[in-house]
Amino acid sequence: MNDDDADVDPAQRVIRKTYRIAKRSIAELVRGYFAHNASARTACEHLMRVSGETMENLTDAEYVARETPLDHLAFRSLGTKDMGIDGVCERFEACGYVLCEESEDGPAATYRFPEKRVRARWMRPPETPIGEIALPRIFVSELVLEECDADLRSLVEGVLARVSDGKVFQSGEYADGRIARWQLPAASTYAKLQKLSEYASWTLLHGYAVNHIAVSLFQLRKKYPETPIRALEDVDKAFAANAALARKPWNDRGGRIKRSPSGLLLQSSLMSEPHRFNLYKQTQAIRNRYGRDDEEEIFKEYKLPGSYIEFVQRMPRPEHADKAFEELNEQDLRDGFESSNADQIFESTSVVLASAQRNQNPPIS
Ligand code: OOG
Ligand code: NI
Repeated sequence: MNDDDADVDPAQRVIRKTYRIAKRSIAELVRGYFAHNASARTACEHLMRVSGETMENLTDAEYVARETPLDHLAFRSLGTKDMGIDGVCERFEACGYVLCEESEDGPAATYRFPEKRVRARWMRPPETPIGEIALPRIFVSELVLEECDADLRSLVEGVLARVSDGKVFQSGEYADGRIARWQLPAASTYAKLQKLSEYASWTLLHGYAVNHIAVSLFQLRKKYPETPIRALEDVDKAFAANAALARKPWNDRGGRIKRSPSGLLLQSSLMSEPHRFNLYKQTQAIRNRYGRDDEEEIFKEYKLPGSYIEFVQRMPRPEHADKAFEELNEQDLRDGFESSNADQIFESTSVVLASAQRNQNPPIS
């Protein structure tokens, strides 16, 4: 028990303990994500700086990973054996997260993306202790293998056949930014996969690495009441004024700001950062040191879509519309996700969209 627990009632003490464990675990994931997504860290620092955070805190990577106000973290997976949504959720159940179930008047529990052959679920974070900011939700999607065409399915299953032992998540694996239980696909397999499913090709490269973090504008304002960042348009303006961020391409699919039909959930995202991968290209005949012919494997480095960053603005539900900002809590806001927004946000890792936006050819063809 910490000193700061001494004056709280037992129920709050349990809430605080669960919160602290979950917060530490999320911060570890965000730290790993930042290590491979430098511009996402720059974006978070910039939003916190213009909101009034001190430079001293912002130069501390641990602080930024722990204190950036987040709406959600997202993961992708492959719907087979224990590798899909259930496998990912197990890891978060262990720290107090709860899978959202279907209810009459609540937000949807499952989201479907039939064209992508993908479905998604989400988890609610453990309760927020008094005086703290809410923890992020977890958004988890999976490729629905039984809905995939035979050619895509056999490519995915071919890569998954080379699974190494171990659990979906293993500690320390974020070190190399890639958390897959299988060997990386060969360049030719990746090229075929990428044409059939951008979702499958991303997931087979990155495994269970954080796909994106989403900054919560509501929690940002709770933490820094004086922040000028109140709407998604303010994020655009803040980035446009920063040399490092002004050049970052936004996901413009269907317009920069994605709005749910009710207008209460607004989302925007930057296109993913390129991530370097060495993929097996071909073998080459070489003369070995015994003077005999041998085969050498040639790997080539490719810059392929990595992770990205999203920004979320949730409005109060109609019954809380008249409340002043100071009285509002996360529970008063539009909850969950929105399929039509999500469908376009997924495209933040799309090679096709990135090349269309840049007017260039895809990196592997
Ligand atoms: C998830 C895209 C959807 C949201 O907030 O609706 C999403 C992904 O790219 O894996 O993040
Ligand atoms: Ni998201």
